[in-house]
Amino acid sequence: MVSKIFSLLQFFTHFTITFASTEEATALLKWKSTLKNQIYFSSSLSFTITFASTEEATALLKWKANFKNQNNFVPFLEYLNLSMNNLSSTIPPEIGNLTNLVYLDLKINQISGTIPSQIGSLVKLQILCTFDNHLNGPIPGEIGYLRSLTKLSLGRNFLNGSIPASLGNLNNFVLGILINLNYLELYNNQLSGPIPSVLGNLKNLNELVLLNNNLPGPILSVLGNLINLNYLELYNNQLSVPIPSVLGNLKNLNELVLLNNNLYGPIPNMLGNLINLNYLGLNNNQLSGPIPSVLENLKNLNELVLFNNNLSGPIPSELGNLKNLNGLLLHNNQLSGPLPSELGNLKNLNDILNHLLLHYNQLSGPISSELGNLKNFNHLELFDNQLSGPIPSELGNLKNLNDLLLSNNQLIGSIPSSIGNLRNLQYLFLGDNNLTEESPSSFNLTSLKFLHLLRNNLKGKILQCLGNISGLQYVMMSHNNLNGELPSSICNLTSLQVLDLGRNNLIGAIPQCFGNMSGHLEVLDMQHNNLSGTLPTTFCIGSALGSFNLHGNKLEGKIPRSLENCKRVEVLDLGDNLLNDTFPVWLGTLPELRVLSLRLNKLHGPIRTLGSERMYPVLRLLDLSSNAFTGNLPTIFFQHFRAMRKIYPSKKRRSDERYGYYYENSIAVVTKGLELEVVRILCLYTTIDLSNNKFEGHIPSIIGGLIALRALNLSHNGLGGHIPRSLESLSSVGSLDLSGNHLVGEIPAQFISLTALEALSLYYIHLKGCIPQGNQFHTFENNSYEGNDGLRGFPLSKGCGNDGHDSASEETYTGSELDEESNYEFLNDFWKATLLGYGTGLCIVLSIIYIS
Ligand SMILES: *[C@@H]1O[C@H](CO)[C@@H](O)[C@H](O)[C@H]1NC(C)=O
Ligand SMILES: *[C@@H]1O[C@H](CO)[C@@H](O)[C@H](O)[C@H]1NC(C)=O
Ligand SMILES: *[C@@H]1O[C@H](CO)[C@@H](O)[C@H](O)[C@H]1NC(C)=O
Ligand SMILES: *[C@@H]1O[C@H](CO)[C@@H](O)[C@H](O)[C@H]1NC(C)=O
Ligand SMILES: *[C@@H]1O[C@H](CO)[C@@H](O)[C@H](O)[C@H]1NC(C)=O
Ligand SMILES: *[C@@H]1O[C@H](CO)[C@@H](O)[C@H](O)[C@H]1NC(C)=O
Ligand SMILES: *[C@@H]1O[C@H](CO)[C@@H](O)[C@H](O)[C@H]1NC(C)=O
Ligand SMILES: *[C@@H]1O[C@H](CO)[C@@H](O)[C@H](O)[C@H]1NC(C)=O
Ligand SMILES: *[C@@H]1O[C@H](CO)[C@@H](O)[C@H](O)[C@H]1NC(C)=O
Ligand SMILES: *[C@@H]1O[C@H](CO)[C@@H](O)[C@H](O)[C@H]1NC(C)=O
Ligand SMILES: *[C@@H]1O[C@H](CO)[C@@H](O)[C@H](O)[C@H]1NC(C)=O
Ligand SMILES: CC(=O)N[C@H]1CO[C@H](CO)[C@@H](O)[C@@H]1O
Repeated sequence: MVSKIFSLLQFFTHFTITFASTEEATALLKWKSTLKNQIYFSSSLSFTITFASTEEATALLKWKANFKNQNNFVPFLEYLNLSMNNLSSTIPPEIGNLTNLVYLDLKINQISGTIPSQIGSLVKLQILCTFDNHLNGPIPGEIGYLRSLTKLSLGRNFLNGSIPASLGNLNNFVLGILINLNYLELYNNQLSGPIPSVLGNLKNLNELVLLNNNLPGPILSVLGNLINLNYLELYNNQLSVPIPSVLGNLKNLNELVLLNNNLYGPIPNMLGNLINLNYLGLNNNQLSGPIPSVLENLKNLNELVLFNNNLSGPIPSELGNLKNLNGLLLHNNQLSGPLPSELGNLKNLNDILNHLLLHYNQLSGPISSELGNLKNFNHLELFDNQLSGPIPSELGNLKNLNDLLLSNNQLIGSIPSSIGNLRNLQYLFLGDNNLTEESPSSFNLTSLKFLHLLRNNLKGKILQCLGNISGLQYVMMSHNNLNGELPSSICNLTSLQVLDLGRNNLIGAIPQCFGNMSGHLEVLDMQHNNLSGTLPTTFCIGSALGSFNLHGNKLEGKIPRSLENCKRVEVLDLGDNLLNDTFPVWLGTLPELRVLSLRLNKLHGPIRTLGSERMYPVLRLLDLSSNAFTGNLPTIFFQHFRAMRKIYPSKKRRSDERYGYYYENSIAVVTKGLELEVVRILCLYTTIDLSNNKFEGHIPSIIGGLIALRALNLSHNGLGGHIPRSLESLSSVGSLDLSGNHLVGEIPAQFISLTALEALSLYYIHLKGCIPQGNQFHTFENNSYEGNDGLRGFPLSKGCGNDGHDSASEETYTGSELDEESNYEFLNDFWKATLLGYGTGLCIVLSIIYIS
């Protein structure tokens, strides 16, 4: 074996080398033969041999070895560095034969398998590094024999099991010198089990990095003994204990990072002793109580990161003394009280504070104008608090501001015109306040991408200022008092994806060029304004439009055929306008159309459709009510509605975790003459409303196949004949309204199986016979049946022989089970509202994700 290596090396290197022992040679050779790629044997010493192996002809093997005894050419392998070689072998147990190794560096390879216990034989080892490989299994307890170890780095593997207590032995006297582990790094593994208390023996430890494991608590207070620690990183574990005060002993600590655990209880005042701390990261725990004002002692602190906890009380004004602070991240707590103006002091020395994140708290009082001093601010995020007063115009001094997020507070007054000069601003969120005044007359916000001004009382001509902001992607300004006409300069915004101007007082015609924007625009919502004229006819081929809502305007004329180009449209709501047209047959060809409302217009003539299989493939909500449609309800029309024949499981909505702002399609409900807007609701609501038209003929029994229907309203037409028995299959139907027709015959007895039914309206038709008894039929009152003189039975006074409560069936009534995460109360109202004629429902939710 020795001679084989010898000749190999000789052939390629012209060096003559013998190994001290066959074991050493075998160990090396055996391992080498498993290595698939080029490897480097390196050392701190200067001797390099390069050779290629015969088996893997192209692979290159570099070997730097340290020869203690160069005269004899005896390799006394002390330094083995195979790092960054893409090795995919395992570590052979023969590694234990290299008993002179001082360091073994295998980092950044693809080495798999377990760490062999034989590694415990390498008693001279000072550095063991297997960082970033695919090792699995436990950390061998034999590592505790490596008394010379100063650095143990096993991070980024798949090691599991618990941390061996034997690691606590890694402090020892060697030749009268205290050799002690000073670097212990086990992060990004799958270690579980408690942190052994003996780690408290490792008094010379500088870095303890155990993050990203599954370590449970407790963080033993013994860690307070590790007074030489510079870095203590235990984040991303499952530590569920209070933070021990003794951590305040670790005066040399530069970084204390305990984020993403289940730590609870207060932040100990003792942490104020950690005067060398640069970074304190305690976010994503369940810490409670106040932020200790003694943290002002941490004069070297760059980042104070306490977000996502349950901290309460005020923000200590003393934090204004942290002159080296770069970021203060306290968001998503229960902090209250004012925003300390002292934070404005943070400019005085280094002027480096560049992010202040205090959103999702309960801060109140004004935004101090002193914040305008912090010239390097990039991120100022104060949304979701109770801040009041005006937006200080001094914020216009923050020339480097990237995002200014002040939405959902109680701010009043105008948007200061100085804000219009923030040329680096990309995100301006001022929505959900009470900003009332005129908006600035010019917006020089040349970098702006996202403008969120929803739900204020803004007046004025802000829209006229947007035409030059070529990067604008989202304009969300619904629920304001914007007036004037839609400027055609908006059409120059070729990056625009969402234009939400609903519920304002916009007047005039929609510029034709708006149709051309459909190439990039995904949401165009101008519902509930006072727009007049005709719809644009220029919707282009390749339209990106997903949601198009012009509900509640005064638009007239025809429904433009160019809408046929909007192949991605999911929601089309043209309800409550003055459109005068026949039924747009071609809308059925839109492959993504889920919601179609044309209610309350002047549409007329019969409903027609095409024989094609591909009509209305995903339609879930159809509202044609309050028009002047005539003729029969064609069976073939209902045959198309495939999506209504299947009950879909509920889906979780996407929502933006960081900001919680998204464009949501909204649903308008008219109940008792009061129009409510309800958002965040009913993604999968399936309804048909054909009420208040002039339909005649029979109710097609095919409707009974649309089993996903939640509401069916055919009221106030001229429909005759019997109620089809097939309707008993509508097991999800909560609201059924057939009133105001000319129906005859009886209520099908099978209707008692409609257990989801909460609202039934059959008044003023011409039914007779007995009202079915049992289940939810007990809950309907007289007025469900009013005007049907021939009906008998509970709740009517005319008896039907065996009426009254049937207690047996009442017991079996379990009520309706709804699969959606939704507002049940609303559902109730909704069903009631459908009896009175409701608005339209929309069911897609488009999240707008902020990516910083
Ligand atoms: C091993 O070699 C790599 C690359 O040459 C080097 O970065 C690393 O510091 C070496 N390891 C040790 C323990 O010296
Ligand atoms: C690492 O080795 C794998 C096969 O083991 C190979 O697919 C990959 O390309 C190699 N990567 C590099 C950077 O050489
Ligand atoms: C460690 O992982 C291995 C697979 O890699 C598994 O067989 C073993 O059960 C795991 N042990 C523990 C303690 O999780
Ligand atoms: C948060 O703290 C408040 C008191 O400040 C307490 O009532 C509440 O239960 C805490 N919540 C959690 C999740 O710990
Ligand atoms: C908005 O401000 C006006 C006065 O400017 C006030 O009358 C109104 O109550 C405020 N609305 C809210 C919701 O705070
Ligand atoms: C916008 O910039 C122009 C010059 O580029 C300037 O004249 C105007 O005053 C600025 N508008 C505001 C509101 O500052
Ligand atoms: C847009 O920019 C041009 C020139 O840059 C300027 O003349 C015009 O007033 C600007 N329009 C608005 C609305 O700011
Ligand atoms: C759109 O931009 C062009 C130049 O890019 C300009 O000439 C035109 O006036 C702008 N249109 C509107 C309506 O502002
Ligand atoms: C809009 O598109 C139509 C064709 O679809 C084109 O004729 C017209 O010039 C476009 N208008 C604008 C303002 O781009
Ligand atoms: C709508 O606009 C018309 C003029 O186009 C105006 O007479 C009417 O008062 C406006 N209605 C509302 C509610 O603003
Ligand atoms: C619809 O338009 C036609 C002309 O195209 C007109 O005769 C009719 O009166 C209009 N209907 C309504 C209800 O306005
Ligand atoms: C001399 C010596 O320690 N040899 C060992 C080399 O490694 C193998 C595998 O662990 C052992 O079996 C030998 O005893």
